[in-house]
Amino acid sequence: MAGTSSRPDQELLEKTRQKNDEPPMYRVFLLNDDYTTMEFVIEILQDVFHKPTMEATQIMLHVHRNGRGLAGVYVRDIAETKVETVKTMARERGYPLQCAMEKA
Ligand code: TYC
Repeated sequence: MAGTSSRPDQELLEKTRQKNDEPPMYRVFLLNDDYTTMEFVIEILQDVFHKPTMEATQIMLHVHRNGRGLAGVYVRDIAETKVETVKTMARERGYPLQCAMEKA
């Protein structure tokens, strides 16, 4: 029945957004692994995603327990730069930390 699913509402919201010329947004996620230290992930969330220490710690623990977690939502160019910055910083320190983005 119309209006019982959330999907039509999502489509309507997307059309409204396009009409209003808002840019598409992208979610940036951190992924869990067994080798990156908790301290380094907190550092990334503070330095790259500008999270306060408490929130950075909560996000890190969420990723550790659930496999992935949201670091932030940005326009495409900014999201791409965040992903590359995380990967570069992680490789420089010898960690396999993965970061990914998807359309919001
Ligand atoms: N699982 C890691 C550990 O136990 C910590 C970790 C958390 C790694 C979040 C990656 O995105 C990550 N050291």
